Amino acid sequence: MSTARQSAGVRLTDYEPTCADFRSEFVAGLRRRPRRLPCKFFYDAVGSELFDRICETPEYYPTRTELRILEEAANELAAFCGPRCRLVELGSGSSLKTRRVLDVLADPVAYVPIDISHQHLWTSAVRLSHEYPNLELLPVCADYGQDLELPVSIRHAERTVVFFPGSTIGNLEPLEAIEFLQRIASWCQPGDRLILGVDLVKPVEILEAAYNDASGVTAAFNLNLLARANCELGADFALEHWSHRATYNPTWQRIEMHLVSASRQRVRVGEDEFAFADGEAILTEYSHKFSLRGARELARAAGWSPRESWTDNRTWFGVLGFER
Ligand code: AVI
Repeated sequence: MSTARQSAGVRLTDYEPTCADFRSEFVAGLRRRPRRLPCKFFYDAVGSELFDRICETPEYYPTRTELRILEEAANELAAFCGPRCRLVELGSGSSLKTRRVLDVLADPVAYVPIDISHQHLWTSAVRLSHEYPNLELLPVCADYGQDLELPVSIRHAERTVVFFPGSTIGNLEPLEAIEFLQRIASWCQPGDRLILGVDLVKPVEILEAAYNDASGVTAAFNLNLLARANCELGADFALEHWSHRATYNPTWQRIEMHLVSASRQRVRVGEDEFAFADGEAILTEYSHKFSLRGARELARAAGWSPRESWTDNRTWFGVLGFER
């Protein structure tokens, strides 16, 4: 069930996961072997801020590379989207990249940012409503992996354009990614568009540096998952007994991010207790890397026809345009 929150020009639909959802998925993840926690829970208010800071680290190239591609392809993107569209963005965060798209669109009807972090979403939407007073803002707070209904705009939209930047698709495993792109296709009509950002395969040193920044922001982002469990689930993780690890797996073409226990220890999560061996790792995130061809095939398998692609001069990141 959704609820609504409203302020001048902004109507938020709320499917925010509850604390009970967090608890049950967290505990189930710790009971699995090997242990694995869902990366969507990184994004509480603190985690969302930390993610914004990751994007500014010198090592994390995806954000600035994608922004540059969007800037350089602005006119082609506008033509690809067409006039009077409804722009839906998945994992909108601070909507930083959206401005590059909104600024070039012809008379966009509505912007529907979808994000799991309620406060971050609300603050960004209110800020955008001042910057784009003629645009209807319809934020949706949700885990977009779950079923949800998209809000309908007051003005008629000629077309829906789904914007899924940042290579967040890479946080899913390939079969999950196809199912997810199928679900997005089911929100759309023939002729609607998908703009998908994908991080491309590149030398391992560059990839591993991006997930092990020297200033330790990615480590703090990873560890914040345990801090969040302490705060919201009554867990007692001693953060100094855990460390961050991110390595590239060339077989699966993905960064694998873990939290590693620095000693033999027992941890309580509310009523439950878990024993960890010294060196035991909890998987917290996969970040798959793609070839342009592989990304096209993935989306094609989900019912999207490849139409456009844009990349940077080092071919480090790709922005692909598809039609439903
Ligand atoms: C959101 N997602 C695409 C980021 C990534 O690169 O996989 C999350 C991230 N994790 C560590 N750094 C960034």
